[in-house]
Amino acid sequence: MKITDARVIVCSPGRNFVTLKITTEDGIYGLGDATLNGRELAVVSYLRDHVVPLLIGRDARRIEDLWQYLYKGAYWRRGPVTMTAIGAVDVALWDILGKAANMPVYRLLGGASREGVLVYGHANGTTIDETTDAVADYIRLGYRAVRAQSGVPGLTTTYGVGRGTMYYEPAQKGMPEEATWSTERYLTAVPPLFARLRETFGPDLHLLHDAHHRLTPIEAARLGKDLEPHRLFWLEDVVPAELQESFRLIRQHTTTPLAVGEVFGSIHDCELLIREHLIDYIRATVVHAGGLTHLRKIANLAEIHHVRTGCHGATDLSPVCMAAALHFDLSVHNFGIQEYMRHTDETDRVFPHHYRFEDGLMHPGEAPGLGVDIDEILAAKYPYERAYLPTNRKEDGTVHSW
Ligand code: EZ4
Ligand code: CO
Repeated sequence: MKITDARVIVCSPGRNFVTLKITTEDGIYGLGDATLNGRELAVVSYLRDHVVPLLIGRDARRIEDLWQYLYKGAYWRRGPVTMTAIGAVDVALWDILGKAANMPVYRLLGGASREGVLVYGHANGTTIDETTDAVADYIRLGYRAVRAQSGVPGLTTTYGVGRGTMYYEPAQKGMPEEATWSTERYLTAVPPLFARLRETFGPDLHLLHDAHHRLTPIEAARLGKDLEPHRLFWLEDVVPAELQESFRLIRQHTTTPLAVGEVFGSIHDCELLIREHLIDYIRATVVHAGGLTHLRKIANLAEIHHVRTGCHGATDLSPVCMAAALHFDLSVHNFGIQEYMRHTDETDRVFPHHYRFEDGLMHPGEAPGLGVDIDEILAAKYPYERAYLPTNRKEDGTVHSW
């Protein structure tokens, strides 16, 4: 089953997406998401200029071999651009294999390990009252797990507090926004939010929170301790995680479950975190961590160390990635939870899909392959628009992690 064509499709139905479409000699095609928020065109070039010429004429069924060829064959290893490009090829090949076998991808991955995939939505508001109302809206929609982010008094913008309560979209058209940050104000604001949410919604609702890489290890330890009475499902990305060893300190101080890894690209970014049981959930995802082939290896390592999966699933991960993530989540034994930020209707129309949400759970559907398509004629009506994620400075002007 030779690859005869591979094309990169860039579109912006509400936000930018990069999609790889690989076609084989018998006319079967597969899709892979290659979106890297704010750096989209670097992946486009990596694929078009360097990867596509290598794919033509190769057997689309040799998924593992092609993964190793692209990873080891580049000589230069890892990095978000490379791993996103390899991930797109890998997912498109799984899609093709599923269509050729007339099976949904989750069956190729070993079949369903559960009936549905637990997902969490994003509730946010500028005040505790508003955020509490937003959580109630998610419960009404059937969600069993909700991430809550609230405005921090004294700061004009806060990560996770969006324009509109049902969508959160941090990337903005034009030049990057500059946000202002104060760790002191943030650490004061968060515990009362979760005290209120527990008091209002009782013990059963799963509550999550994202610190978005902004604390030092000892600050993270304190936040984890302060949140212990409110029994979070997880506390996410407390510190920038390049220094894996820093989690030893945090772990010694708190029993709040820790999640990390949405910016990770490979098993080497989390190997120590997993091996030393320093985290509870690994957030690496299909698109940025080398596709299904590599993400399964991360999950398999995590399984033997009691770490569960919690894949990133923000709006910048296209419906192609969302479908791939749901096939992975349904099949992998040590699944924990899946993030699910609803895409806009514009995005959903460009990427018709079979996955569905019902009663707090999602299912990838039974269509062969991933069960997601791209309407190229519609996609062409939404050309790329330059957009960036925000940047961040402390109140005295020092650059900080966003
Ligand atoms: O900031 O996907 O948990 N979710 C997140 C997201 C990320 C964006 C970055 O592109 O942290 O909102
Ligand atoms: Co996050």
